[in-house]
Amino acid sequence: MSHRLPPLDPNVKLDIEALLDGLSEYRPRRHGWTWRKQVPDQQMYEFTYHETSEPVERSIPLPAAHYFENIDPQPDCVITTEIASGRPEDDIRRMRMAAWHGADHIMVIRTAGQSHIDGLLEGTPEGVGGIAVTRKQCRLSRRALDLIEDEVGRPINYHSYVSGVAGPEIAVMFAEEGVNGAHQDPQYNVLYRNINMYRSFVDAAVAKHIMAAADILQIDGAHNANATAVKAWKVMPELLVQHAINCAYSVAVGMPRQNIALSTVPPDAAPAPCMRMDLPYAIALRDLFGEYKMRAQQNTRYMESDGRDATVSHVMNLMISRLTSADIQSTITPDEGRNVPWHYNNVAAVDTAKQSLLGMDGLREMVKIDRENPELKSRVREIKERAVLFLEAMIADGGYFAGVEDAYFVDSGEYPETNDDGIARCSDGGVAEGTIVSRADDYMAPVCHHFGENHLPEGFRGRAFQEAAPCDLIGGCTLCDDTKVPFIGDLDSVDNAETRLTQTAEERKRGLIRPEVEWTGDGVVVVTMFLPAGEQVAEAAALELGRAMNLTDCEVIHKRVMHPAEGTHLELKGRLDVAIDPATLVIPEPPEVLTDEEIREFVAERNLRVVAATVGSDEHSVGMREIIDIKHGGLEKWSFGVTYLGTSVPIDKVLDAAIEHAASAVLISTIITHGEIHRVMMEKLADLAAEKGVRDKLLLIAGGTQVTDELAREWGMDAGFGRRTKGLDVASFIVKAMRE
Ligand code: Z98
Repeated sequence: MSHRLPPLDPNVKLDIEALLDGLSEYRPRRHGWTWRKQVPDQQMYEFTYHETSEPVERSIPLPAAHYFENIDPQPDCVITTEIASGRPEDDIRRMRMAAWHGADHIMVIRTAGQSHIDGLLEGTPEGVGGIAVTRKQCRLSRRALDLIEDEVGRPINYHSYVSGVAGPEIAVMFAEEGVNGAHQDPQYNVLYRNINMYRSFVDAAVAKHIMAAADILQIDGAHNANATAVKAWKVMPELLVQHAINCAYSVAVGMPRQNIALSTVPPDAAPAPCMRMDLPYAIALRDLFGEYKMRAQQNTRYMESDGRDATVSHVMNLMISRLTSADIQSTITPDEGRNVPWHYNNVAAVDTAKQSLLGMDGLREMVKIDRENPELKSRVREIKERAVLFLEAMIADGGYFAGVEDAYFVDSGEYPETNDDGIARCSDGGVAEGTIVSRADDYMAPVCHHFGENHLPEGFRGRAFQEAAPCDLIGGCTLCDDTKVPFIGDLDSVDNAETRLTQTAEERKRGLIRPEVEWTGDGVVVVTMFLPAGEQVAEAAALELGRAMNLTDCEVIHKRVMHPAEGTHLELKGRLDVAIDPATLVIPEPPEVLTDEEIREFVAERNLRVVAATVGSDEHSVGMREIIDIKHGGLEKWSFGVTYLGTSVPIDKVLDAAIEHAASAVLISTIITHGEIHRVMMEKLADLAAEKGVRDKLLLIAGGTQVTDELAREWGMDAGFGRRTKGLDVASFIVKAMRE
């Protein structure tokens, strides 16, 4: 039994050392995929949702949620985030943040080209652009996710990839370690990794069989054709063919249809008229593959480093999901264009998905797709016809393998047009060519979930046949008996999570704060700036400014011309070697403010009124107006009656007006003060109010740049408000003071 870790405390960071400790004993508590539980007509706040799922217990709601009692409805579909720090110990921190924002499908990107590695790695080495998938890394992630899913109150699916010639071994390891979802598509190996085509399909059969046994959800690889294509909109027919091949092959191997998900991407992006291109495609796809799950991916083919641009594409893609369907909604960050997905951009993309899906809740009930629209109708049919023609021609030409040799796939022409520039692979070439060995007549592997003819003795074909399990012959296999699962720690004594953690241990213990983007304490900051210069000059200037800010390793990661001569907007990344000790910080107590309802109710019941003016010879009224005007969230917002007397008003006039209007509070303000005029004015107001016998009836409040609460009270006021004061601070004070 693995020793159990205490539940997470939302106010305490993940204890990564504790998660690594005793990992050899940890066993996953659940296998297989989990969907969200949909709740039709869910009531939240004053709203009824048509497309949401069970709520979570802890989360960070969308920014505007505080106007709606902080509700955080969860859309009906699973939401994915792709995490790629390259270090397992940092990935799990990202997972926690993403889960709090609504992700329940965590894909950890593999280290660049892991499918070229032909065996299972052990330990926790650092990856490049992603992580080295190992048993220890998977186990650490799954163990952390157990705690994280308990913290948020919703199951989280952990996802990885089954590809390369180590695919079957990886599939077994995933089954053993409770990995819940995986990409598996032999066409990916063939086309993009040049692994021998026969070997890829044999491996895929073995891997898919294991995945089916472990109830692992499968995502295919068709989106890669879209991402690789010269013109993404030309490969639509082929995408359907790729989906069809992987679906049919998976079903033939024994994978249940409900565990097969199509990785579908709206292929285009504006300035193309992408809705008119992508919606017919999405419809054709769902017409043909309605019995499978849809994993709606975001377009990455045309994504650059611009966050705004990526977000708009994402939202348009999400609209297609809402108008058609999505069982899983993926999110990608603009960092895909920079190849470094950073945690806060992961979170931003999850928020974009949640916000858009909620905002478009029930859209398809009101906005019906016009299937009779001639353009749509003919385009949907055309895409399907082109796909069918593709398949028929490929079969006539000798089938899939012959088709790949003939460069059928990822051609820049829209089938049947072809430019003869597709990806061609030789059937007698590629990685691991010639490694398929036919099984001897007496071949037997006494393990469960074995693919193919296994020559098992009578009575050992498996429990499904009311017989003994094959592994009973050898006293159990790892898929039936958890205790048999092997665990090897790190093979590299330097490049591992524990060693890296010791490097930051001291700082973490002291709670020192460094900025970070990729890894704990990496010191990376991103500075956004506008420079009044053209693109090239601005970039060089930005790098120089970075150095002036004491940043090292400066790099411009995004730039966008505002005007060729007037200026350029840039994002500069750099490293800042400063650690802050929180013990040295002077942190002011945040002002205690009341809720809008509390203030409104109190003010309405008493019909409260205030009198306001700038005093002395001060003509600066902007600050005071910000405090009283409804437009900027001033006192009028809560229905205070406000008598504004203007600027440079003598103190006695202010008091006379307060008496005349039966005001509850007097607000005076001084911005520019010479010879301590602000102090003089406050004292005068307090003295005169006492003289006129109204001091007890009036709250006297002073504001201005030189004013502090402490000074104002010293000089006879009930409160003072300095810089950065908001109407809410003043309103809360008046209500609280009057209650007392
Ligand atoms: C996504 N952004 O799906 P390497 N198999 C398939 C894949 O698509 C991938 C791999 C394996 C994408 C994620 N996809 C990238 C079908 C990768 C990974 O060769 O080890 O990188 O295989 O959201």
